[in-house]
Amino acid sequence: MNIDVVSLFPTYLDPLKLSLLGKAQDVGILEVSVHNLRDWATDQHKSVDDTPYGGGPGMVMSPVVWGSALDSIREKSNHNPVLVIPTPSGQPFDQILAQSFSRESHLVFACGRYEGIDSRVARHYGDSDQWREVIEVSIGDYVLAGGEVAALVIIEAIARLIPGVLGNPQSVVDDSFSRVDSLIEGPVFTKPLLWRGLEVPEVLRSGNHGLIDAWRREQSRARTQEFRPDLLPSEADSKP
Ligand code: JD8
Repeated sequence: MNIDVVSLFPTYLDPLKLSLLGKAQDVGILEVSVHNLRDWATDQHKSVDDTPYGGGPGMVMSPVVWGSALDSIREKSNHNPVLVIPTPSGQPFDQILAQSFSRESHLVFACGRYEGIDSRVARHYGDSDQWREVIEVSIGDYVLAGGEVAALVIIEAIARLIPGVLGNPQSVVDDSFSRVDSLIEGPVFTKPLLWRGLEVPEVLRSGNHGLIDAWRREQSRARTQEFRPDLLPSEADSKP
């Protein structure tokens, strides 16, 4: 898979060189290129933003500069890439979207800053046939200062789904949110048996795998009930 990331702060994306993602690039499963948006600024001051029409605080990123950057990346691609634009007003990013992105051959991330990217950029490329898809996504209901951290989150979630990137494929199918019942995971334990007065639950040492599975299901259900009741099947679903 090919990934291009465009940002004003390319070093923000340095973590992509580490661990899982670094190894995937070493073995050629993944190729990540990070670009500095400022390379496409053309005026004396290399500016990439301007004041917002209609007034208001802050600055808006220029569609002219973004247009040059995205056109040049698009022209160099042999594929029909998907353009991903992180924004707090985007479609919620979830495991289903991660799975669908993980099957693409080329993704381009446009990371905004300030008050965001002039809205015509998403509109223009969405209306064009240059991209397989243009999608504005949000990683959650909190406010970040820019799209870089969102791109990191999305790329990590995608990369571990690419065959060969993760050591153990079973841990992919076992994940919370990809399991059919989609409950959150229960607690996990390792040695030692007793740590600072806390013991590993007896059932996990029983060797009775029927009992262990039932206990884990109940732990998942209880934690989901407490923290994510929205994920539990509704009352209506369980009635005849
Ligand atoms: C991209 C600029 C900051 C956006 C004023 C301060 C995603 N879940 C998420 N939260 N925040 C973002 C996000 C924030 C961004 C940009 C993504 C570009 N900002 C702005 C508009 C209002 N602030 C995000 N994905």
